[in-house]
Amino acid sequence: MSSIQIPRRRFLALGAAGFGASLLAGCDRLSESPEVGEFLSSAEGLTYRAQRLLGGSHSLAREYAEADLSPVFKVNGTHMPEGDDYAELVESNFARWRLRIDGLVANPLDLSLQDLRNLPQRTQITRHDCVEGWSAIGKWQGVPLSIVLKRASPLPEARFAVFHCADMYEHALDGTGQYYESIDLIDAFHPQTILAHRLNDGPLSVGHGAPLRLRVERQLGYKQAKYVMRVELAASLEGFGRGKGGFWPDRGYEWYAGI
Ligand SMILES: Nc1nc2c(c(=O)[nH]1)N[C@H]1C(S)=C(S)[C@@H](COP(=O)(O)O)O[C@H]1N2
Ligand SMILES: [Mo]
Repeated sequence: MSSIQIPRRRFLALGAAGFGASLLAGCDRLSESPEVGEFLSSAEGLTYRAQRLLGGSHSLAREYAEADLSPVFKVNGTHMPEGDDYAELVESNFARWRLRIDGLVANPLDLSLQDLRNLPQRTQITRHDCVEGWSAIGKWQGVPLSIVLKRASPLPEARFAVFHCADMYEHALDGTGQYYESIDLIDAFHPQTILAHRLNDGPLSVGHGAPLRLRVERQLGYKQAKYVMRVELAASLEGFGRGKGGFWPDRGYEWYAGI
């Protein structure tokens, strides 16, 4: 980490001099909110700004060929959520599972797996990078999140999509052990952001997040929420977990985990 700290600070000084803020202001309405403005001027906001400035808000993560697929895609973090509720869902092959889309939307939705399969699909072969130092290339298929969100009609105040997961990752004393993640609406509407129900031409296994997990391809592994049960649109990340926008961000990792 220490090797990149000095150039980062220099870049931050450049950003403060004006070029970063003004360019970004032109490309998304998010930067107008005070909360996001504060974030953008922080050190972490630097990778977020840099990615959008240098790459453009809709630049694509690299996609690979079938020949590049990793022979094994490791299972990491939760291997199976605890509790009877999830076990029953597995037993019934997720027949009673529904994805809830709610929060700041005009039209909340409850979607079955079949509903999701009936929507337009996207397939992408991408590389997953975990902060623990391993990577794997996998082929994901699912519904672009943009398609689902458009059907739910986000309200103008919506700024973030929060993903609520089925796994209680840690029995934290303050009750914040539930796995969750969040992304801004730029990433939520990015063409490679999908709700994936297939990996490598088979249904998503329990280990990889069955029945549905997020793929947000320009960010690190821990953003790729598995066991997604509910997507809630929100104006702020306050009030979720410990307020930093994700299970790992609440524990010191960056919220915007750009690759
Ligand atoms: N719900 C949930 N999502 C999660 C995790 C988890 O433990 N629970 N682990 C994260 C981490 S750190 C990584 S690297 C990937 C691992 O996904 P995989 O098991 O499909 O390799 O999922 C991410 N999403
Ligand atoms: Mo990870």
